[in-house]
Amino acid sequence: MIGLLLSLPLALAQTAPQAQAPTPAVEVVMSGFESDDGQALVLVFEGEAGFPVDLKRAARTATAPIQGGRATLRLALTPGTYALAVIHDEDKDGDLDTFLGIPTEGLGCSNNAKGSFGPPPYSAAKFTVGAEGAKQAITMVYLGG
Ligand SMILES: [Ca+2]
Repeated sequence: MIGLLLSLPLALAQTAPQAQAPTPAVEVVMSGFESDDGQALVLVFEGEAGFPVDLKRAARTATAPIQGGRATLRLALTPGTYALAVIHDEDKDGDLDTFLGIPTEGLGCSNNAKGSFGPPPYSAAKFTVGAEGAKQAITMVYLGG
């Protein structure tokens, strides 16, 4: 335990940002919104826990306005593997509305991954962000409501 504590400042120093290349950006282009109401709520996951709609387990969340059924967002993400979920948060309450477990707001996932009976698995939605960044085009899907 003491060894772990002592090694922590060193580990932090090694990962501290230096004067290097900027953090790569992931360009997220979302389309297929049924209306411009509310906002696009983007959830970033670094693993399958909570994917796709558990906001508390998301590594990060971000929002973007919807215009003409489309929304765009640039996310600065360090290189790694991620999955994105996009909620059409029509009532702007910051969460996915459901009725009897079925989403009443639109949902989209990176790679346009779809589940057969339920949400898509993380493995189908994950993608890699390299030093040059990445791009994801996501089409919204409306199941209920
Ligand atoms: Ca909502």
